[in-house]
Amino acid sequence: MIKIWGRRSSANVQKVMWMLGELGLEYRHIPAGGPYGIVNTPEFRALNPNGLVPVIDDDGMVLWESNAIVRYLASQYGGEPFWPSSPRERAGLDKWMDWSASTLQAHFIGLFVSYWRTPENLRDAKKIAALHDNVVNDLMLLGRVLAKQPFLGGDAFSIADIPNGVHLYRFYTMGIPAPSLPNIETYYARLQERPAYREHVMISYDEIRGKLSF
Ligand SMILES: N[C@@H](CCC(=O)N[C@@H](CS)C(=O)NCC(=O)O)C(=O)O
Repeated sequence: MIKIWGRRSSANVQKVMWMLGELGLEYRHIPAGGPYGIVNTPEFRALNPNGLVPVIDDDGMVLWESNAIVRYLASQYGGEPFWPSSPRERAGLDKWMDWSASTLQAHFIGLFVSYWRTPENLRDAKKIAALHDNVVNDLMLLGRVLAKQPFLGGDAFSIADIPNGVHLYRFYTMGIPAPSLPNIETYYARLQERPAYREHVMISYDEIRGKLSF
């Protein structure tokens, strides 16, 4: 059975949990990181020298980096449409995963850390507003794509939606008023129809509120 280490309040862990849920795979979850510790033990560092979550062990195949894990699970257990056999179609999904890592997630994590994870008396309102603008610009770009198709890969839900969609729950719930983004709102509602999204992404992240220490 696949083992996964990580705290459920981590967006990177949630990507993997969501993927496991979409594929209906059995897993054993080991809380790690943040208040659960473990990540600095020699045993954990032997799994991931970065001391970060998520990490999986699939029958001896140890893997870290959330997007790489999502790709591995899709290719090993998913088949179409999670892992299209056509390299061109697959590249079209991969592109959105890399865009998420380099652009949307990079901006969103900056915002999330500056707002949610920073104690209120230490927050920098100007910095938060600028970071929020970056995220809104990214979502406007996504919205233009989603005006023409229901999911980022096209007609079907795919691995392209996981690293991008995971951030929408927090974007809409952490307490910063969002501007009207009708195509994103429709997309977010579409993601909420998925049981695995509700189970693994739409959950409390209160344990990391005001916590900058990990
Ligand atoms: N690029 C890595 C980033 C992993 C990462 O930064 N994980 C954070 C949680 S989101 C972590 O382990 N922080 C330390 C902790 O929670 O103790 C990935 O996508 O997996």
